[in-house]
Amino acid sequence: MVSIFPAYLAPLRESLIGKAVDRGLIELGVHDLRQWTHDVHRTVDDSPYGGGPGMLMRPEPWGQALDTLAPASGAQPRLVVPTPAGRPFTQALAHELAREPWLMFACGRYEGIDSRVVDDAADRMVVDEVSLGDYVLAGGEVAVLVIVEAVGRLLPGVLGNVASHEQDSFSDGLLEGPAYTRPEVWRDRPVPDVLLSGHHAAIARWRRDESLRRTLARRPELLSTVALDKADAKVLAE
Ligand code: 6GU
Repeated sequence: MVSIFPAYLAPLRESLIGKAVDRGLIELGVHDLRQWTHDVHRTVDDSPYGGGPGMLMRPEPWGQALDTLAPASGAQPRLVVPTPAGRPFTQALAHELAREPWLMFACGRYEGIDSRVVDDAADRMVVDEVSLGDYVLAGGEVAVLVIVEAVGRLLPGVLGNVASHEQDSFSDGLLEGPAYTRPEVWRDRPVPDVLLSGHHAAIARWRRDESLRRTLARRPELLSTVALDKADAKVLAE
């Protein structure tokens, strides 16, 4: 990943992803864009042609960064460029990126990167401009933390327990419902009886119902993408 704030990406050395890096499951390179500047002020930005507020990142340091880290003569990474103007980052895209042997991340700051950088890179590698959602961050670094964590946990061996992918929110297109651990009663709040029943089919049905109800309440648009049977329809009609 390339950024003018490489320290912003230090959290990738912590926790689940950090452990995967320590164990050699993920290789991580963090590079300061300013090493590819040549003026005394190590300038990376300039004002936009055509006017308008803010500053853009100049193309030359980015071009040199990409040429150095991914020489055109060799294998190419898939380039991910976080931007609020990108296509939505979803669990499906996380799975797609998890299949790639090499990802590169270009973190823009200011009002973004001169558009020719992506156009030029796209002549030799797959480029995805990706957005986390409909809000504006000050730069791509936090988005990279999000994307690397979402993709990294899908890689073989990174998560201890592989079955947990299959239970993720979104893996069945629905939000996950509530979950409980000990104690059985806490502050007068009991765990739902069915979860203590040992009746696996009833527990699965209850979880499905809770997922459906929560999805209807919070993300109703997701329901149109999910196959619903009669039992599902009945819960949603309540
Ligand atoms: Cl990926 N980058 C920036 N800078 N802002 C965003 C974003 C990404 N996604 C939502 N807002």
